[in-house]
Amino acid sequence: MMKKPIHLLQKTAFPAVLLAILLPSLLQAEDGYQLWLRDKKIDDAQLLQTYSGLAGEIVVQGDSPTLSAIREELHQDLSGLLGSDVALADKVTQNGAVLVGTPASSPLIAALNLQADLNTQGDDGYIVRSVTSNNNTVTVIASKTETGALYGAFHFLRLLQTQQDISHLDISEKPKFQRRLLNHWDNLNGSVERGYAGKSIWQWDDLPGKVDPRYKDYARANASIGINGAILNNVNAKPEQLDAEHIKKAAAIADVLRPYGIHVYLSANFAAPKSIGGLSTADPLDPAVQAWWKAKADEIYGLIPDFGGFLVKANSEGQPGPRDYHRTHADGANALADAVAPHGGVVMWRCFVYGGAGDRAMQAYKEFKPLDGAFHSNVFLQVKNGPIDFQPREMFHPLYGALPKTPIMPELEITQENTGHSTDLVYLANMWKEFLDSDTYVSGQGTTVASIAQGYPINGMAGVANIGTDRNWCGHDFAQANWYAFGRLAWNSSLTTDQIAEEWIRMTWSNDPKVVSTIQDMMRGSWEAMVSYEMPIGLTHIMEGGDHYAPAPKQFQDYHRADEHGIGYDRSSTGSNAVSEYAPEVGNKYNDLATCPDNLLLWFHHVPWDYKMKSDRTVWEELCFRYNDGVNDVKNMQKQWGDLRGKVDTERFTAVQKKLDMQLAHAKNWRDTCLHFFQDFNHLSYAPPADDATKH
Ligand code: GCV
Repeated sequence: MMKKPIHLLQKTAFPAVLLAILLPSLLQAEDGYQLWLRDKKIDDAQLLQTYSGLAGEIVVQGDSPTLSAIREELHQDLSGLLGSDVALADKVTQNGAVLVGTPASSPLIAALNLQADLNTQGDDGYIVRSVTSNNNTVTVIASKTETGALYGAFHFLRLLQTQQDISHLDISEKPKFQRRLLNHWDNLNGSVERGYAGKSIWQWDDLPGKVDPRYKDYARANASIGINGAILNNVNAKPEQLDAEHIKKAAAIADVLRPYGIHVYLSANFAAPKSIGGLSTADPLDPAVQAWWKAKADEIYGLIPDFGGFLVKANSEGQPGPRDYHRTHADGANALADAVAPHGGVVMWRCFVYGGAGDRAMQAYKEFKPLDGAFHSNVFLQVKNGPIDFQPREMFHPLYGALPKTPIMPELEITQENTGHSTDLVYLANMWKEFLDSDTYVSGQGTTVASIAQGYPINGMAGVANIGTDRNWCGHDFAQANWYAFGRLAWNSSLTTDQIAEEWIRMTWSNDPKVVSTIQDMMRGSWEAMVSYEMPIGLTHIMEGGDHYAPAPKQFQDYHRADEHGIGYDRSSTGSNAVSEYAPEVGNKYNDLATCPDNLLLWFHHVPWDYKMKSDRTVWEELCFRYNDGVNDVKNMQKQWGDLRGKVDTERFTAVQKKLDMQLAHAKNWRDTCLHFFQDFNHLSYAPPADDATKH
């Protein structure tokens, strides 16, 4: 990890006294590059002493790129945390050694007879255990695979970073999802679709000759949270991404990511056989097209032996697809799936389709439900959390539970396209958790989205990355928390969002209890705050059409359907009947006004302005209340953050403070634009508080 070059400070010709005043704060300056992998010396003297006794030697036997990565990571981070060089050894020589590896890589681990325990943890799982060996207390970090051992090493480091007791460890971990993937919407020209953190980190023009050192830090960060795959390019894919030149470039990235257990995948343009293959068609049932995909897969696997597979956006938002040839999505997906199958690859076929007649929220179900069972066994359907499009709050997608024979891979959006870009502090883990814990009732009570997605023979979860070339990777220092939380939830969807936040805060900011509790409180309420000031009580898709940041209720009348009588989209049995796409327990609950929860009321019902909510307020009063509440939440976050002045480093403190100011303006704009717009229909009174009304 890059540090501030201290020699620059030494050369500065400041008067000594000024230097003495400035030096501490300059040395403490942080720019967010290190993410949650900060290895700052632990400032609690007693803890430092205890840890030094328990992590005073690193023993990683054997030689391989992954074992070297483990050795390097532990050495760098432990030495940083403990403030002195931690010895590397090839056998245990002292009390408090940390022994890492697999039974195959390490004779010392093999001798501990852990095979039965390791087998239960699967390939990526691991154990971290305090044992006594030859009268020495040793922390053993072991797995069946070297990647699992790397994950275990990061877990151990997390314990120190978050200042946990490491004297009697007995930890067993294994992931809930097999594939934990980042979808990059990065383009070959360096731009990032819906990216708010600079340009793409992939320097296509420089590759394969020049490999940016940042790729390694990207790999480290991902491995530390268990992410094991990266789809390098945008689903709006350029065919050229699959030409020989770009495969070589992707292979150079794969070489850097491989030691960290990360597989490279590519988004494929369905028309590639035509546009770069010279064929007259891309019809998936045409033998020449099928042969082209097979040859392309062979070419890729020749250079990237652990290539993960293809992600495809077909017949969606102008992308080509099998329907151009009157073929089904299954015909299309299977052609590509057959090409990668001999190599162990998969195809992830997206279900993001809309534009037909009727309710947009119902279309994907109508197109894909009849195809259940028609896909080959190495095909995933990648389905967004909700049926509209990554909105602030959505009902869960009706395809969850509707495809028992076809693995669904949930797709979440980490980048904040509709949730405040890199301006707004919004901890998205709460939204994802609400989604994963949603009860579909398809096989009785408790059939949650997570249990469905994890129940297929092949399973995984994908998140659209929020990473770019900005020094702090994500644009907003708090957006890093969403990257972190995505990885942690993909690893273990049972973790609470508070637990994840606490880990992240301790590692990223500080272990000071006041800092931890304040930031945790800010994060806890931040998603609901954003829902309130953007699209409360089930409003959806009223953001400005281009960049999806500002409010545009006028442009999207069809989504909120406000008129002089009331507001909301009727998806009940008297409306579009979207409720019929859910299990009866769910459909009936949302269909009936008496049981429909307030937070999705306008998603499912068009109600009169004076309709009484469960909150006992009319819909109009509730909208006014929610919009103002959201604004007040941001003001409160500003105050809470202000209280941390001097408790976190100045550089990041100031950056976040500035963003919160912008967030407040953003929230007020949403409130005032939307309420005034709706007022034009209902002519009911609303006066924004005089102190903070935006001009209208
Ligand atoms: C990559 C939304 C976004 C698009 C995105 C699309 C998708 O419509 O606005 O930028 O395209 O979703 O998920 O394919």
